[in-house]
Amino acid sequence: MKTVFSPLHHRRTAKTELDGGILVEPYESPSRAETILARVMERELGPVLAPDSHGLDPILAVHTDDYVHFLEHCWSDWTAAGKPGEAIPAIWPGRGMRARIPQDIDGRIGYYSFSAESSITEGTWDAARTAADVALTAQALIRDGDRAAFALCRPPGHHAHADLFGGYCFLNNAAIAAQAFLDQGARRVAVLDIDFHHGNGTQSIFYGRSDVLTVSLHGNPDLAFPHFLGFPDEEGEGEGEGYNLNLVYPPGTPFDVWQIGLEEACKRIRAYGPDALVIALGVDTFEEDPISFFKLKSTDYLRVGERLRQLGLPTLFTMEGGYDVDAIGTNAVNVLEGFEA
Ligand code: SP5
Ligand code: ZN
Repeated sequence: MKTVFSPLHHRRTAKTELDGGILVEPYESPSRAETILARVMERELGPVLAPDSHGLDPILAVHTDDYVHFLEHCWSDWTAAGKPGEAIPAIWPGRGMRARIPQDIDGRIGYYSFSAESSITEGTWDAARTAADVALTAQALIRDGDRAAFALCRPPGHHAHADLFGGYCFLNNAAIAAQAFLDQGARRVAVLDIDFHHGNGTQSIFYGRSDVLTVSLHGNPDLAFPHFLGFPDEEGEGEGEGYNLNLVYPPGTPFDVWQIGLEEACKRIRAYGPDALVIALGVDTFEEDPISFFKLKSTDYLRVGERLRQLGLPTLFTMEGGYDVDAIGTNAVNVLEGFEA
């Protein structure tokens, strides 16, 4: 399978992540993408292609104009206001307050975020826009007949809503690609999110729609980020009623338990009968992941890929989380090799 990758992901290099009351070096580091790329080449998974530029239209098919404008200008507005550090929100429209868009950058960055760990930096917009191009270029390979493709996106995307960043995500690469399939003639698309964390952005974007089935397997949000979405009673609304599925697991979950959820997810996807499948591929389900609590082992990822292949669908993988950098290449590429086997 072909991989789409851009070294412009390095434009996303933050110095800070708010974690435990201090600013730490971000878990979501540039070395993540480089380690995965090295493993793709070592295993000779297939050709590595640079992304084509797709412009803003496919991004604006998923995200609001005002949010995209905010992301593009956040860093210059932040520095113009004389702030000494990276751009971090510190106030939000909480319950009982008004969700209007303030003029001041401190207000706007809170309006457009749901968490505070994803500091915005000078190159963040360039990297996020390039990651969307990576996803769209891989999507185009499938549209043009490839059975599968790997979008080595960085920064990741599945936490980003139509107008919210957070969880290291700014543009929802998986949702942008899913929408592109529809806009190019697909009738139905399924997005299966196997990152440790709930794909809150993807769920939210398609929650009222039946043309995209969203399924996510993740750590129980009662105990894990993003805490405020991702529970099993969220099944979609209106037209989308019945087209969202959340499968949640507790701390310590091993592969043989997680796999039961994967099986249920695959059965639901098969019943839906989509024209294309997008896999939001996070490997923070790994037993050594520093911020997560599942116990999958490296060899388990081969089984994951094998099961996904059995769906028999054109399949786009978009890279999401995974923070044990030493293992991220092996684990991510194991899913892809399992799929190809
Ligand atoms: C794409 C993705 O995987 N995003 C995950 C974002 C999680 N961000 C906040 C996690 C906070 C967990 N803190 C655990 C600290 C362990 N020292
Ligand atoms: Zn994650």
